[in-house]
Order: sequence, then structure tokens, then C-alpha cells
Amino acid sequence: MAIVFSGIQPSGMLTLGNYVGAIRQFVSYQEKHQCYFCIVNQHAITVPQNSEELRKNSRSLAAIYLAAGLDPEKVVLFIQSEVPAHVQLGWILQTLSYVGELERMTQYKDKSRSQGSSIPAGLLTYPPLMAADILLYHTDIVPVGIDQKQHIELTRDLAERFNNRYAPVFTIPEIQLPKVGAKILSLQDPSKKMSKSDPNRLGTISLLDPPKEIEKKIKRATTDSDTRIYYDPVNKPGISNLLTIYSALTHKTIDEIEKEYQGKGYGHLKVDLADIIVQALSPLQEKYYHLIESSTLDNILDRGAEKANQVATKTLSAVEHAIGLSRK
Ligand code: ATP
Ligand code: LTN
Repeated sequence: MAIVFSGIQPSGMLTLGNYVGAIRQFVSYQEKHQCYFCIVNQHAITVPQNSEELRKNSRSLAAIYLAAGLDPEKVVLFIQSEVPAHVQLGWILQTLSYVGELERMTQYKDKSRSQGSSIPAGLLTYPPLMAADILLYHTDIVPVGIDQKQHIELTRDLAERFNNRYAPVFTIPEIQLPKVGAKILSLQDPSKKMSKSDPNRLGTISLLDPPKEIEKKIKRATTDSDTRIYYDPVNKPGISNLLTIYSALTHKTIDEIEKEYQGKGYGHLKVDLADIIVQALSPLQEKYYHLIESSTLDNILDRGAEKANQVATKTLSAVEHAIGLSRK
């Protein structure tokens, strides 16, 4: 059975971008693959976090994973900091990483820009920790949005570097992007991706937004002065983003949607799209509010950490043995 691993940072309430680009893909793997899904809280602290918020967001992300349809009997769901092998292997992979290749990561460049002159070193050394997350589980497939492509390529390079230098311990993982919606854009600034830490809430649809909020945000989404509805991401990024969301949530092709809206205005498309999003999110929201109150969440996370620890410590031992860090 192929092994799947992915992680999401508990850095705020998830967005429609996280849903289409990541979580929805996760659910499709659980029947036929061995899946590990992680709440990567140690990645989240690469930028300042409030401790109460971080705790709340981690729990909330666990509830979202389950509300989206992940079955804890089929997948291993756990919190990164409860499996110490992640930082242990992360350190080892840092020693194999070159500062130059880490400095070339676009997520590092983007996130360090907003940190002024005090850039946390963890922002730079984030990718070897992400590589550790993936490599500990002998992962074959990593479902993510396109913004993570560069990190997955680095993970593959680090795995190969280790295997060549020491011993063939690691599986080389493959990235898996969604067919539609690998990069959902901000509704306010379609030159940027929709992001859960974007302070402009109008640009982002949160998975817990009530229907009125969704309608308002879609209605105010940036479009252009033309009135025709067609897909042209260069000249019409706003409307193209709305078409992408529409297609991702209905499984209609962009072509089919363009035909359906021939001769109709943006307002028409926006009203229908808001309704499609509300319909897609309402079952998830209902399950979420039920789960967040229940104590089963803690049991699931405890069991997840236990299973993840079993696999991760074994891989870490093999790595330490290959390097000569263990006594035997
Ligand atoms: P932050 O704003 O804190 O950096 P984020 O919203 O970018 O967070 P992550 O936790 O970094 O979210 O990403 C979780 C997963 O969601 C990753 O697989 C990422 O590729 C995917 N993802 C994030 N934003 C989008 C988006 N706008 N479109 C498609 N996929 C996305
Ligand atoms: N870097 C990712 C989050 C992440 C991840 C992972 C994704 C951390 N570890 C392992 C896939 C596999 C992000 O910023 N979205």
C-alpha cells in the first residue's frame, strides 16, 4: 500500500484554498493508502504565535481534518510536537542542507520580508524540518498545493543526498497536486495566493464563514471592467480565480462553465458561486461544531501520536545508525 503524508500549519482558520488545494485531496486517499496527516505546530512557530491561539488553532485544525471527512480508523492524525523524531531528524537534515539552497526558497523570501530585520533562523531552516516530516514515514505521495513544490523538490534532494552519503534509508517522495485549484488566489488581490494568515479577511474565505459572509466576500471579489466571463488568468485573474473555484467545487470543466454563463454578467456568476461554496462548506461546518466540543478529539490525537511515534522512531534509529550517532 502506498504511503501518503501531508501537513498543515495551525496558523489560523483554514481557507477555501487549503480545502481545495490540500484537505479535499487527503480524503480521497484514505481508502486505498496508508495515510499520515499532521498538524505541523513546530512549523507554525517559525513566525510569532500567541500561545493560547496556537493551542486553540491546533485543536481546531484536528476538528477540521475530521469534519472534512478523514476517518481516524483509517488515517493517522497527529500533532508534530508530540513526535520528537521530527525535530531530531530535522536537525540531521539541516546538517545536509546548504544555506544557499535554503535562501532560494520562495516561501522563505516571502515570509522573511514581513519580519523586518529580525528574521527568525527557523524560517530559513523550515524546509529540512518539512523534509523530516515526510521522510520519517517512507512517504511515496505528498498531496499539497503548488506553493509547496519547491519544498518537495528539496525534500527529494535531501533524501538522495542522505541515501548516497550514508545508506539507502529514505524513500524518494512524489508531489501530488490537485487537478484544479492547486493555487486559489486572494479574492482581493489575485496576484497573491489565498492565505490563512492574510490580515485582509475580505480576500479569504474561511471554512467556518457563515453564508452571509461568503456572499459578501464573493460579491466584493475583485474582477475587471470587462463584463464577459471567460478564463484568462493573465488579463482577467480575478474572474479566472472565481471560475477555478467554481470548477473545483462542482467538477464542471471551465469550458462548461464558460458556456453556461455566456451572455450573463459577473453578478450572476457571483451569486451562483457563493451558493456553491455555502453548499460545499455547510456539512463540514455542522460536523466541525459538533466535534470541537467533544472529548473524542483528544483520544484520536493520542492514538495518532502513538502510531506515528512507532514508525518515526524506527526510521530515526536507522538514520542515526547509518550516520554513526548510535553506539551500536
Ligand atoms: P499561512 O498563511 O500560515 O502560510 P497557508 O494558508 O498558506 O498558511 P499552509 O498551512 O501553509 O496554508 O498550507 C496547507 C496546505 O494548503 C498546503 O498543502 C498548501 O499548499 C495548501 N494551500 C495553501 N494555500 C493554498 C491556496 N491558496 N490554494 C491551494 N492550496 C493552498
Ligand atoms: N510547508 C507546508 C506545511 C508542511 C507540510 C509538511 C506539507 C509542513 N510539513 C509535510 C506537506 C508535508 C506549508 O507551508 N503549507
